[in-house]
Amino acid sequence: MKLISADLSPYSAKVRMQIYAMGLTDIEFDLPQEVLIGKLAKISPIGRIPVLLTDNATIPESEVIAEYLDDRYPDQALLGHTPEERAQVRLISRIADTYLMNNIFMVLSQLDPSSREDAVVNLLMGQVERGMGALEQHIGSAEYAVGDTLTRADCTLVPALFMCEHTVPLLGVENPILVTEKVAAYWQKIQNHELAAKVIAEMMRGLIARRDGSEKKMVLAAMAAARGE
Ligand SMILES: N[C@@H](CCC(=O)N[C@@H](CS)C(=O)NCC(=O)O)C(=O)O
Repeated sequence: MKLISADLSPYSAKVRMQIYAMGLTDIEFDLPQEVLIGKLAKISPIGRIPVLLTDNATIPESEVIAEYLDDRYPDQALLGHTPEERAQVRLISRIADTYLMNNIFMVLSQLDPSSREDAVVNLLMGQVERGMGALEQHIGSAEYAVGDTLTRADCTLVPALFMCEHTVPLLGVENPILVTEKVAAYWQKIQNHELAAKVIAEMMRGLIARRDGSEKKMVLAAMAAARGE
């Protein structure tokens, strides 16, 4: 199988962390030319990464991929044990995706101060803060987000909290983790977990490539190759 994925993409990082945690070794990571030149919709109509390519299916959407991997490898599934624990894992993952990540992604369109619309930033950051408040109520107080083992809740939260810490302040807005207690304590602890540290390092590599222009160079080279230059 192949996972179309990019270093900085939090939704991709979420699936990579799950793959590492499940110990799956038969999934190759790839960033094909179609992604770099904005033609991913040729492979997957939604046109967003991650996408999992199996022998006979093209599966987009990180949460759908996550469920597929748990279904395909039930012995290594990372969904918790009791129905309540599983509901809790799904809930935390949903809060991270829907209320944190989706709004952070949209608000990052406002990074340029010369064209920034404060009303848009306020609206979307209001939603992020609301999501963070809900997470604060639902997250566990121990080592992991739910229960006493690593679950898919951690795989979704680690990239989402990385984005809160490293991208939101670029808008001149305070990192929303700072006003929390349980989430802040969790974030501090989970970064020491070997697999969390691994995906954080991959995301950081992606962030550096974006900042130092090497990502742009890769995109320009892919565009030139696509034109046959
Ligand atoms: N709901 C999707 C979101 C995926 C997503 O937005 N991916 C970003 C990169 S992290 C992307 O491909 N953006 C390209 C675009 O919006 O055209 C998921 O969970 O996989």
